[in-house]
Amino acid sequence: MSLRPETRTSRDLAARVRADVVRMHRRGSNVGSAMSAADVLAVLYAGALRLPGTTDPSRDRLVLSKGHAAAALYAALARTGVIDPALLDDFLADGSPLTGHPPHGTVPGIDVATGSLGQGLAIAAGMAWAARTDGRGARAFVVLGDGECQEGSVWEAAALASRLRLDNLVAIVDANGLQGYDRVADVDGGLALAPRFEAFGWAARETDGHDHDALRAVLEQVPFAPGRPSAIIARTVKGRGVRDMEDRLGWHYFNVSEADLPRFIAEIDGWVTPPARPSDPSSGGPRRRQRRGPRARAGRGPTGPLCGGGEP
Ligand SMILES: Cc1ncc(C[n+]2csc(CCOP(=O)(O)OP(=O)(O)O)c2C)c(N)n1
Ligand SMILES: [Mg+2]
Repeated sequence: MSLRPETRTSRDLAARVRADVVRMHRRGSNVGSAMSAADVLAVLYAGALRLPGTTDPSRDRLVLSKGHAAAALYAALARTGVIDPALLDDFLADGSPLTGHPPHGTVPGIDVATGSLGQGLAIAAGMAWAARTDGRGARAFVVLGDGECQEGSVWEAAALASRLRLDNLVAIVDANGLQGYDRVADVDGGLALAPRFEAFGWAARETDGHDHDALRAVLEQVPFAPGRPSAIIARTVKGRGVRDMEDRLGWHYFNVSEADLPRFIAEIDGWVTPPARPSDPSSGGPRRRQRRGPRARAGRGPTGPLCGGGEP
């Protein structure tokens, strides 16, 4: 794997990924989910993962359990030289290998098909177990959604991973506080994720999921405790990178209109360090706004039609 010249740093890579993601979502939904995970994936693919995109048996594995953010994964693979960037233009087109959820066997660098939420942690646990058995030193990373963590299968897998003492397993939760139809806290009652993982025998840390230095620092510390799987709760903002999308429930579903595209791309291209929004109560970093009203708001929609592809 080599970073392409335009992506010398993880920040460059994240900006490329976001621009690709926005372009790709002229078709299909889930743009906010992909933008949310862009920094986590950029830090992983810009150096934290060992030998990603290769077929080396000792490579670290990456499972995108929140498979609906596939566009961000495809963009990361394209901008790190694993797949042809031209493929991104055909995202979701008939016959394209870049389907709405990561496929198995047709796209280099993707080890497992995902998209049915709640399955990725168990798969990654199996990979970690296999890696330990074959003694090659590979680690398994899995990126989950915070809404996804309501799936009981996540906690079955968490218990098993702890029982097997899989300290080569790392779960990263993209904790953006939104799921498909509401705020996560309004659905799960606001149970904190880090203590939940700890209760299942994991070692857990929280970090800002858009701060590359913080992400790198925490990733360098895995495993956090010998004999325990590691959980990283990455606090993120859904739609991060385009203010109209940030923390807006509707952008789980909207696609990007041709009319909005240039403005969105310009905003992403202008980014060096994500600025705090004036309305943020703290200027210390990205944080979602407080919930307003009885339900999470859908937010300002696109100027074009609602999503025409993908799925909820
Ligand atoms: C088993 C299953 N149920 C429902 C869905 C439909 N679905 C796709 S994304 C989504 C919301 C996921 O929210 P979260 O895990 O918080 O991810 P985010 O989009 O916020 O990153 C749902 C319910 C699915 N893909 N799989
Ligand atoms: Mg979420």
